[in-house]
Amino acid sequence: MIAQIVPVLFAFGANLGDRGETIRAAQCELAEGEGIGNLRASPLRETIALTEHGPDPDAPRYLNGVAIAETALQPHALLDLMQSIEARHGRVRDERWGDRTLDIDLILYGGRVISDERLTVPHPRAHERDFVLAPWLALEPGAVLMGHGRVSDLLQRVGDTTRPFDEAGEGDHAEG
Ligand code: PH2
Ligand code: MG
Ligand code: MG
Repeated sequence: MIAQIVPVLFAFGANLGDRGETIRAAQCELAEGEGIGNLRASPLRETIALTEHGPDPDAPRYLNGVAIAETALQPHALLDLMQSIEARHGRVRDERWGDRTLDIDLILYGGRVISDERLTVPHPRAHERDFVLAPWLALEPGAVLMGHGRVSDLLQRVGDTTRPFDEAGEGDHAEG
């Protein structure tokens, strides 16, 4: 059987360690993965940590970004690859709201709706997260999130608290 090529959207987040280096390395590893092609990554943005109690300005800030790609992998094989890359970058704890060296989430897998114990796609909270919407809008100004409408409208609705991040300036510090 010839594998289907499916467009996918990944989101990346890190708030511990060398955040920008880690996310860019993970994106390269994904791009080089078997069954993944044409990966294009957004600029990274610096964002306030969202916790179970809401935004926490005192928690280590995140860098967030997204990437689009095409894949011949089935969703769970893709998830296995994402999790192996997370593990390689020292992702250990899996507290839902905990600090992390690297988080890779699958936001969209083509037009598929997937809901099982390992995967929920489209990502159930992407439409209300500025740290997903803002970098996505920068990468694809006309993007539409299935079930929710235009990314530009969604970002306007939730409000954009994210800030640009200067990677070339090695600006990996919090003041600004
Ligand atoms: N990810 C979380 C929890 N909180 N906050 C920000 N700013 N960015 C994230 O990527 C993030 C978060 C759980 O995955
Ligand atoms: Mg996440
Ligand atoms: Mg995750």
